[in-house]
Amino acid sequence: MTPTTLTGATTATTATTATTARTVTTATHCPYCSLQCGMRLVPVAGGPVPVEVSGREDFPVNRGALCGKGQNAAALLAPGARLTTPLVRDVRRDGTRGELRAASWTEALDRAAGGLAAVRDAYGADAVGVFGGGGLTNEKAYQLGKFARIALRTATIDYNGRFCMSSAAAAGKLAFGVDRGLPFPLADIPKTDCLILVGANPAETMPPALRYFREMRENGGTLIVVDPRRTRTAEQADLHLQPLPGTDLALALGLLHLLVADGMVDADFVAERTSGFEQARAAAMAHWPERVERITGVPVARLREAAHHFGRARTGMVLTARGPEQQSKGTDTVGAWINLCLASGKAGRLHSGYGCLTGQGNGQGGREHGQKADQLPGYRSIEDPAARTHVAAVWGVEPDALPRSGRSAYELLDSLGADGPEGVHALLLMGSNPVVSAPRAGRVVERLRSLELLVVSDLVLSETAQLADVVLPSTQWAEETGTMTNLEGRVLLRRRATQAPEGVRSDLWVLGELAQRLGATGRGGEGGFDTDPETVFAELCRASAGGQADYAGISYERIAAEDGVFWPCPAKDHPGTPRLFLDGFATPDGRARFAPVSHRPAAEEPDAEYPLYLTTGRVLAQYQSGAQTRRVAELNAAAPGPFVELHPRLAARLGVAEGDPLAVVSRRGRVVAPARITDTIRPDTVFMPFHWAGTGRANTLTNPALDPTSKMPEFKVCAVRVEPLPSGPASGRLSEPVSGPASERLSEPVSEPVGESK
Ligand SMILES: Nc1nc2c(c(=O)[nH]1)N[C@H]1C(S)=C(S)[C@@H](COP(=O)(O)OP(=O)(O)OC[C@H]3O[C@@H](n4cnc5c(=O)[nH]c(N)nc54)[C@H](O)[C@@H]3O)O[C@H]1N2
Ligand SMILES: Nc1nc2c(c(=O)[nH]1)N[C@H]1C(S)=C(S)[C@@H](COP(=O)(O)OP(=O)(O)OC[C@H]3O[C@@H](n4cnc5c(=O)[nH]c(N)nc54)[C@H](O)[C@@H]3O)O[C@H]1N2
Ligand code: SF4
Ligand SMILES: [Mo]
Repeated sequence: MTPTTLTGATTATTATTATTARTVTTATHCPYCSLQCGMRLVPVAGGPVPVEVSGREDFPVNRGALCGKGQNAAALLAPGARLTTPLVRDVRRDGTRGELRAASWTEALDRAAGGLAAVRDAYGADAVGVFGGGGLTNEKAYQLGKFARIALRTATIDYNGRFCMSSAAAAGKLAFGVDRGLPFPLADIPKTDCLILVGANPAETMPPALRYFREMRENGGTLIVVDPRRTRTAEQADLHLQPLPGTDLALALGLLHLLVADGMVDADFVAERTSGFEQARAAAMAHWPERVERITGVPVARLREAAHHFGRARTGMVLTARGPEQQSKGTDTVGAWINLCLASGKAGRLHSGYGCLTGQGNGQGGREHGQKADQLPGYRSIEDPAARTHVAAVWGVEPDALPRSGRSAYELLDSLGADGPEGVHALLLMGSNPVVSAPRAGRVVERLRSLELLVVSDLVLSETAQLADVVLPSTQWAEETGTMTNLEGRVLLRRRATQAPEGVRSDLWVLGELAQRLGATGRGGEGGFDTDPETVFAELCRASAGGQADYAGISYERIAAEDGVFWPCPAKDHPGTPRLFLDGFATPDGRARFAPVSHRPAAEEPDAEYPLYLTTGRVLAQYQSGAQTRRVAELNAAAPGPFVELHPRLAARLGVAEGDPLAVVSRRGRVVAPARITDTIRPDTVFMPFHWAGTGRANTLTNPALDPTSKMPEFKVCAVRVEPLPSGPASGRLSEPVSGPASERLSEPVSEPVGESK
C-alpha cells in the first residue's frame, strides 16, 4: 500500500484502511507468533475465504516476509473450519454427561454464568478458576484479569504464558528491575558484533527474523548457537555448541569462568553499573572448563572459542528462547546468561544486551495487564498496596475488594476438582488448549474431567473445548480490532477487516454478558465491562499509568500513525521507548544485579530404566497445540503428524529404521510415533514436537517439575526409554495416520514447502 492510497480516517480503527476503485485494503498483523508480522488483507468475494493475505513491505519488523503459517492464516476464517454456534452439554438423567449440542447464546451464557455462580456459592470465590492465553489481545487479557478480580472475585487466575517465557521474565526482573523481552528493536541485531542464541530456533519459529542474524554476519558479526540439536538455525552459525539438555546453566557459568580467567571482564562497567559481582564470580570459578565439559558435553576448546568471541567483541548480545527457559532451573539459567552480559559490559549500552525472544502473538502484552496470578495491569504487583489502590480506583471498587495472588498455571490445573480448600470446581478458559500443551497432560485431562463446570471460549473445537460443558465461539484476528505488544515491546494495532460469521461473538462481549449475569458492579460499561476494544484500551492505559509497563500515552490513533509505539510511554507527548537501560537499569539503585547461581541437575535425569533425555519443541508448519494449524490443509500436508527424532547410532542400537513406529515411555506415560533418524541430534537425546493430540502427544511424557521462582514446568528435559514396535498394522494405532505418502513426507525437512517467502 502506498501512502497516496490512504483515505482519511473515519474512525481510528480504520485509519489505514485504504480504499481504491475496486478493493479495500486493511493493514494489520499476523494471528500467530510474537513477531507480529505486518500483513495486508484484501477482501475476496465468493471465495473459500473472505480475505487474501500478503506481507507488508512497509512494516519494519518483517518487511514483507511471512512464514507459511502467516501466508495461510485466512484459512481459519472460513465457516467450515471454525465454530459458528455456542455448544452446551446436557447432564443426563443418570447424572452422566451427554454430548455437546448447539445452543442459543442466551442459553449458553445463562448456563455458564449460572454454573460459575453456583460453584462460587457452594465452595467460595477461589473455587472458580480462570485460565487465559498469551495470544489474546491486550484488551482481552486486561478484561479477563478484571473479570476474575471484580466479577468473580477470585484469586484463581493464571495463563499459558507461565509455560512460555516466565523464567526469562523472572530473571529479567531480578537483574534489570523490569521485564521487557527485548530491550531494543530487532533492527539493532545487525549492528552487534557477537550474538549468542541460546535454545532458540528462529529458522522454524520466526523465519522472517532470520534476516537480522544474516545481516549481522554480513556485517562481520559472529553468531553462536547453543542447542542440543543442529537445527536449521544452528546451521547458519559460526559456532554451534551442542550441550546436553538442561545443562545451559553450567555452560554459562563456564563461559563466565573463562571471561574471568582470561582477563575479559569489563571492570569499569562492573564497578559503575552493577552489583553482586563477587558472588557470581565465585560461583563461576567453581565451574572450571573441564568440569563444564563433563557436565555439558561441550569440549573445552569450543567453550574457549565461544568465550573469546563474546568476551573480545566490542558489542554483544545474548538472546534466549524456550531451550534454557523451560527448565526447573530456568530462572537461574537465564540469570547466568545475563551474568555473562554484565561481566563483559554488554548490557545497557547501544547494540548490546540480553533479550528473550517471546513466543506468542501477545506474549509480551499478555504478561503485563493482569491475567497473571500475582499481577495487576501495568505490570504491577497485586500485593503492592499502592498498586491495589490505583487499579481499584480505575475499576470503581474498594482496594480491599481485590483478591490477592493466586496460584500458577500448572498448580491451578493440578488443583482442578481437588477436595478441600484448594479445590477449583469451575473453570473459564480463554485462549489456550492445555489438553495438548500442558505438562503431564494425561493428569491435566483427568483433572479437567473432574470439574463441575468447564467453560471454553475458542475459535475452534480444540481438544480442551471438546471436554467443556459450555463452548463459546469467539471472533478472531481479522474479524475484530485490538492491540498486541510484540517481542520488542512495540504496541501494535490489529484491525478488523471482515465480518465474522453469524453466531460468533467477541470475547469482550462475552465477558460483558457474563459480568452482567454475575451482578458485577464496577466502573465502565454495564457491570463495569465495556465491549468496544478502543474504549477498553483507553481504560487499560489509565490502569497502567505509573506502572512499569506504562501505556498511558498510547492510543489507537498514535499506533496507526507511528506503526507501533514502544512502552513505557507515560504521556501523549512522550515518544515511547525503543531502547531501555541506556541511562540506567530499572532497579532502585539503577544498577543491574548479578544472579548468585550455581549449576544443579534437572529434576529428572536418565537412569537404567529411562536411559535417554527427551526434549520437546516446535516445527515450522504447526503452531503450539496445533488447534489452529492442524485445521489448515497446506500446513498439515507439510507437517502431518508427530515423530521422534533420534540419532543414527541410537537407531542402530535399537534396530530401528526411518519411519518405524516407536514407543516412547516416561514415568508419566507412553506415546507412539514414527522414527525420524538424523545425525543433527545428540545420540543420548530424542526430540518430539508437541503439536499433536492423541497417542503421539509429547506432553503425555513431560515432567511438571516447576522452577521455584517462575513456576515454569520442565518441558525441555525428562528421562525416557524408547522401544521399537512391530511395524505394519501396529502403526494404525497412531492418532494421526502416518502411512503412505504422509510418511514419505515425514522424512523430508518439514519446513520446505512453507518456508520463508517474500
Ligand atoms: N512454527 C512455530 N513457530 C512458533 C511457535 C510454534 O508453535 N510453531 N510458537 C511460538 C511460541 S509461543 C514460542 S514460545 C516460540 C518458541 O520458539 P523457540 O524457543 O525457538 O522454539 P522451541 O522449538 O520450543 O525451542 C528452541 C530450541 O531449544 C532447543 N532445546 C531443547 N532443549 C534445550 C536445552 O536444554 N538447552 C538449549 N540451549 N536448547 C534446548 C530445541 O532443540 C529447539 O531447537 O515460537 C513461537 N513461534
Ligand atoms: N512439550 C512442550 N509443551 C509446551 C511447550 C514446549 O516447548 N514443549 N511450549 C509451551 C509454550 S511456550 C506455550 S506458549 C504453550 C502454548 O500452548 P496453548 O496454550 O495450548 O496455545 P495454543 O495452541 O496457541 O492455544 C490457543 C487456543 O486458543 C484459541 N484462540 C486463539 N486466539 C483466541 C482468541 O482471541 N480468543 C479465544 N477465545 N481463543 C483463541 C486457539 O484456537 C487455541 O485453541 O505450550 C506450552 N507447551
Ligand atoms: S513469523 Fe510467521 S507466524 Fe510469526 S508473525 Fe510472522 S508470519 Fe506470523
Ligand atoms: Mo510460547
